[in-house]
Amino acid sequence: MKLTSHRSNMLKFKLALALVCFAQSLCVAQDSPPSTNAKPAAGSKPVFVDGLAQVVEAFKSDWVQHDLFVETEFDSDQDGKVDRVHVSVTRPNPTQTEGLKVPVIYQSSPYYAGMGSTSPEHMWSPRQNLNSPPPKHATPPAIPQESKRPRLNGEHLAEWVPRGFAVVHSSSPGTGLSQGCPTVGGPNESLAPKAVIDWLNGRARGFTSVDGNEEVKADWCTGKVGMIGTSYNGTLCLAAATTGVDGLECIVPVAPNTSYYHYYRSNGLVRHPGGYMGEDIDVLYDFIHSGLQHPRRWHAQELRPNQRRLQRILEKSRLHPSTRQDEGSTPYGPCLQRLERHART
Ligand SMILES: [Ca+2]
Repeated sequence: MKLTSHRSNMLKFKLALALVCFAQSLCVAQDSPPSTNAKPAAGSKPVFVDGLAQVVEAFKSDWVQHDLFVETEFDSDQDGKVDRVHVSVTRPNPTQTEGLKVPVIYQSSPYYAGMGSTSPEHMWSPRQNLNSPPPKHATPPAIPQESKRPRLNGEHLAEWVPRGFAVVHSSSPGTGLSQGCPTVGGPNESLAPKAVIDWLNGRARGFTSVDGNEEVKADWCTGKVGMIGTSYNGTLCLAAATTGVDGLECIVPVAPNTSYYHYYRSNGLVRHPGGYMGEDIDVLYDFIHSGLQHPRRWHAQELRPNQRRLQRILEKSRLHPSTRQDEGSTPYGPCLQRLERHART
């Protein structure tokens, strides 16, 4: 997205302001004592100056890093079992050795395991006459699975873990090693990050494997979570916040998409987002469909052509009571309300 200089500066200012609010809203974690018997040794506690988290020597190295699979509340691939999403955790070592509890910087994305083609031949050509069938476009090649771990955001790790935060990544349903079928903008894109935040607060189950029964607890977490992301990853911040899930204290959605209709259409006419001439939502589906190889054909042949039916099924997912909105209330959760208050002050 191209921005004018003024808009770019304003965006940087708002982002800087949001980041300060973001860190400050999680800082209350310093007052949360560990529930385990072990107590943090002197020197391995978070340090805050003027409300900002400082780099602590004990947090600069020897990080604990592990992957797990969090059980969601939906079955978007329709195999009769609730989907599990792939999660990666990086946290300061004292969370393992001294019972220290820390808040979480969380980012969810469909991009952690590779992306599809952006070549013009895989887009819809806009060069056609009115009332004529659209020219066909080539089927893009399948996305090769790159890694057994989500592609981690090194900047977030370097910035936040030394300051006493855990950094958590999760792959969107149907991408990477996460189970499920991708639904661009569908209910499972809201419910998947909600499940991860529920796990961080002890309300959902995590497992060491995608199909095993060995559980993993987030007993190192204060339960306070901030989400951050740009573009699609920022959209997922908004998606999670609309569930009103307890524990999501703040979000920093940078240049998010707030309406897929307006992203692709303008008063009924096609528009081309971000300079990708001929992109439409089905192109985006192919672009993010990096999930497990085996079920991809099932997704493409059975689920993708019946997205409306799948949407109805997902909307009946077992929603946690915290996700239900009271009639007449704002469609956004308390997290967004706090963000609005920050923006006004
Ligand atoms: Ca399933």
